[in-house]
Amino acid sequence: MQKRREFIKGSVLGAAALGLGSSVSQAAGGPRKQEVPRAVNKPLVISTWKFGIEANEAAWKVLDKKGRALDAVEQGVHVAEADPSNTTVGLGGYPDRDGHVTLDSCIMDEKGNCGSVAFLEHIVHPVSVARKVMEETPHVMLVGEGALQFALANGFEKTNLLTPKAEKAWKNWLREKNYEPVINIENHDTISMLALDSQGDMSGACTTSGLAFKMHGRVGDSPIIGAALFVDNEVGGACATGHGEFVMKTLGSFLVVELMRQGLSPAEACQAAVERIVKKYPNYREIQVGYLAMNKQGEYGSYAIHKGFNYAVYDQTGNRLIDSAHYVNR
Ligand code: SD4
Repeated sequence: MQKRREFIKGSVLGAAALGLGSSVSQAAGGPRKQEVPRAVNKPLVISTWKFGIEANEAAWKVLDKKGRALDAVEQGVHVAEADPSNTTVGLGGYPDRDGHVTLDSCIMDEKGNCGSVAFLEHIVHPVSVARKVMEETPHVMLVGEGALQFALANGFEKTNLLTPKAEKAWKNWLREKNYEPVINIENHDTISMLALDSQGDMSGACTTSGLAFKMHGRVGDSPIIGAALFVDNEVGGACATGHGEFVMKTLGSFLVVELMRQGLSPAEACQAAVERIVKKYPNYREIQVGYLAMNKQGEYGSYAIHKGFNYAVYDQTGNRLIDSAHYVNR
């Protein structure tokens, strides 16, 4: 396997172009059949940043009772969404440059279903609205006023998400009005989470208030399926944090999953997706992107442009924080 991975690492595009999937078999004359690898490390939940530890605890409560990964990721990211001290997710998130807290979120299940909301205001748990979009509409994505109407019609409460702390930070920012979206390389707070349940099924979720003081109407990668989140239950899942424009430009999470499909490990696939950004965008030193991935065997890994990205892992051996490998050595 290692040999194959090394070979593929050097010729990922070639392998992809040739369709050399590692787990595809074809019975003579029969339909193409995917051999689904047996999960060995399950249940398992991984999530971005230090506060992933607390979020994992909530997700683990579901997984430990043999619950569904989809419920685990929803319950897990709820913790960050409801935390007013967290300034880039849900309640307490920093507003856009006009003072509105606008939220982006998505969720994806083991059957390939997905739901998403973007530019949504006044709702503490956008991930649950995203789940309702997935489960109760024929659509994938609702945005802005329409997403809010849908949420209110489905019993979500309208809440003022702008906390005094966030309002104060915004008013300080207004003094200089620096419209450049500044991404703090050491400290992002978007939560992206992937879980593998006892049945061996995988789901993921992502939720954020996005870049602080962004332009009104700006939507990042976090609600875009394939950018900040992608799950293919036959292969694995990937998610992202960081400067969303670069994740969107390279459709990073989809890329990571497709590279795992070609035989790369989660860590190798994340590294290749970061290297794609580095290769294409000369200003990569000014931005931070971190990818996190797991495969069906319950292997996981990550890679970021800069030092400072970490993620939380909870499996049978406990809940812990891991520092990600990174590209730039400062
Ligand atoms: C965005 N990706 O809106 C989000 C921000 C983020 O850690 O992840 N910050 O671009």
